Amino acid sequence: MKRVITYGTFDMLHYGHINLLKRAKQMGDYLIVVLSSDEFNWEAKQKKTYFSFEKRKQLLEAIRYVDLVIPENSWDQKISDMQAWQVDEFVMGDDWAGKFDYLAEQTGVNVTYLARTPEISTTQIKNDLNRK
Ligand code: C2G
Repeated sequence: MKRVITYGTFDMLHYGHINLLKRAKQMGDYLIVVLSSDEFNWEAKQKKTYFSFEKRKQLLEAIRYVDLVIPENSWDQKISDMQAWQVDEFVMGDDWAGKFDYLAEQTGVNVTYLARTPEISTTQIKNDLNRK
């Protein structure tokens, strides 16, 4: 079974996230989403999410492409995640291009950056709503 993994905040879930998850799942048989905890989002990414971790997890678990959702608590957990979950494919949007190549060198996983879906982001949604 080919295991795929991806990481993210996935706040205010939108079609850009779905496009990413769909393509990630197409690269294997089992998709693990490592979901940023509320604390990690604030401490590491200065992101205050609209939905809590539990709500974001519930939304992701309802998506047909997603097989498992686990928490992301640190930038440094990726290597151990690759090993613990016997990952074959690491997939991220290309806004992260190059940032995780070390995973291929250190764990042998295949690293792929997929094109982001244009014109949609959580920030864009918030800005558009504020303008209305
Ligand atoms: N994404 C996308 N197209 C968009 C918006 C997002 O393909 N229009 C992708 C991102 O490239 C990322 C995933 O959807 O691969 C989740 O996006 P975010 O929730 O913004 O994730 P981020 O905050 O970048 O967290 O350790 C890695 C981090 O946790 C990634």
